[in-house]
Amino acid sequence: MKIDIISVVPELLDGPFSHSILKRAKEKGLLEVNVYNLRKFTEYKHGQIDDYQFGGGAGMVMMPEPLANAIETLQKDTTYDEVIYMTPDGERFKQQTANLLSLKNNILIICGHYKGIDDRIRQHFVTREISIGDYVLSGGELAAAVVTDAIGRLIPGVLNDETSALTDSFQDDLLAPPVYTRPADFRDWKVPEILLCGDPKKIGEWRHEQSLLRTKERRPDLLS
Ligand code: 6GU
Repeated sequence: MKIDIISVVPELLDGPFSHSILKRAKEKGLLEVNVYNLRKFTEYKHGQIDDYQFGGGAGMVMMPEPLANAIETLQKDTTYDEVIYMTPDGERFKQQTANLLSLKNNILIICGHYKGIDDRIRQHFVTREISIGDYVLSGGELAAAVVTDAIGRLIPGVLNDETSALTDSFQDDLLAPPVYTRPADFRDWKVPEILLCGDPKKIGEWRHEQSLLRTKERRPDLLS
């Protein structure tokens, strides 16, 4: 899978994909992430990419030409399955969306800044608008990193048995159960006995029960 990202602060995306699971995904050739600087696609002076909004009001808006130029330039080499705009007024990002996107071949992500992008770009190029939660970030980059991470780890072949996504929280609309490792007794705080019993069926039942309990307590909205 290839994920291309258009950003005005590409430096923000230098780190997130160079470690751990996403790093391995890239090394295995399963994931390619490219970050493009929007300012390279503007024909305005001084790399200008934003302007005052029509109708007045505080805050700049990202102009349509640099964005259209960037998108169309990238589209010459790649057919995108989705052109995603990261925006706080988008559809809330969920595991289900990550699952779906992890099966695509090519994704283009546009990171917004300031008051957002000219709406004509949303109408004519964007196929999906995503928000990662009900709060406002100063730009779409960190949100794009979140989405790329969530998708990237689900690409077939990226995770092994140890890191399997099947038992993640949310994968079945339940939170994950508590987990423990050695030592079985730490400061007289003991691991639940049942985890040491060696009976996979009993352990599976206990974990499911714990998942339900946790979900009831912390996220009752997931059960309804
Ligand atoms: Cl995708 N962008 C920004 N700027 N803020 C957000 C967001 C995205 N998702 C939640 N807050």
